[in-house]
Amino acid sequence: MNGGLPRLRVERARLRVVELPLVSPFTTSFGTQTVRRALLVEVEGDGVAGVGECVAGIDPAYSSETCAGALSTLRDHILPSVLGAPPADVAGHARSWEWVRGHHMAKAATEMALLDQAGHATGQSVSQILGGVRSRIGCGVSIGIQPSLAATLTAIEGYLAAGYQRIKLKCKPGYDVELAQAVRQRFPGTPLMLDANSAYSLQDVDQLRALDEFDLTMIEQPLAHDDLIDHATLQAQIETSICLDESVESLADLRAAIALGSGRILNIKAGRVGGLLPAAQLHDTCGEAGWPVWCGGMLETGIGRAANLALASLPGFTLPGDTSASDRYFEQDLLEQPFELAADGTLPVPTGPGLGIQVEQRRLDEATVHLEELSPK
Ligand code: NPQ
Ligand code: MG
Repeated sequence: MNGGLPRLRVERARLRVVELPLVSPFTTSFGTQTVRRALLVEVEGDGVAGVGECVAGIDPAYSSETCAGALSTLRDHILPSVLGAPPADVAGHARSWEWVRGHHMAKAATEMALLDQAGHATGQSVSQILGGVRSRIGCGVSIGIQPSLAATLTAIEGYLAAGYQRIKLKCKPGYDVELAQAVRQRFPGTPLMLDANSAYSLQDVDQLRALDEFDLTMIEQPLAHDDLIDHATLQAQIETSICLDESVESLADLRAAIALGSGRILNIKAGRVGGLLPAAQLHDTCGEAGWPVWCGGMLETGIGRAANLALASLPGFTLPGDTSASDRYFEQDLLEQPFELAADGTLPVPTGPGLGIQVEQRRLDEATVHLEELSPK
């Protein structure tokens, strides 16, 4: 880790909701998104500013958190714990909101803003602060459920041509074996995985076992978000490695999953687990257990995308993640320099202070649909 972060004050905060249209609708087993509504947390203190992105969705479908719920939790509970508090380092500020149960995405957004602020104060990048070792990140792409198999094959072709290193396909009961078969036939050697977002139950074990013949690198979150025991039962009955996403919201969840054998791989998202510092802890625990990890994605704007790249620079992130380029989701990102995929399918880890990005103010103003200022009570 770092040689200690500075103690800073948070004298003002701003909560901002932005809306960015998606380049194409994104359909999962839980619904279709056509726009990304994101909640931004902006902090300022001791003359240094920071920004963080909350990845909660509009509806409580992927997780129980929502954008509107996070807004109220941040305004009424989390930010009042740090606004006007004595100077503290990021971990110290995070301890002041430990009393808030759950609301990991709201906490993670605040922590991201504080890490950006701390980095700006010292000149360190968030990657350096976290102990990153990589300067470029191998990227995969997550492809939503398409209107037809032909459309899926066309989409895959385009992303492979752009350089993406692995393909993840959203699936659901009835849109799985045929899908994997068709894609495998057309792209025999491509690293391929499926993500079910909890759409199956143990009743579907035959369908899930049928996927074993397609050489999938993993199947992500086949079963319920809170059922580690059923995931362990399933893992014992299929050859394909299970990767957990929704099931792991904390170190305690991860320890249980490892002890039970509920999977073999972890998708780490800082929002889901309450911040980048907790995410780094989960990464360490996975390393001790021999679980490879990769960095998930939540359709982040460039702000959250920069944080994902910093996280993915840690040594255990050995698999390509959902850290796609800005243009995978948005025609216009919020940044002066959108993240562009190199021909080898990598994105650079930002090296500038903090998140290492520059938000384009005009674009930010254009995208803003709600803004509120907070100061100490
Ligand atoms: C996953 N992400 O790994 C998620 C699912 C997801 C890139 O596949 C709004 C809020 C939109 C949450 C879209 C990817 C979302 C969302 C997808 C979560 O399971
Ligand atoms: Mg997932």
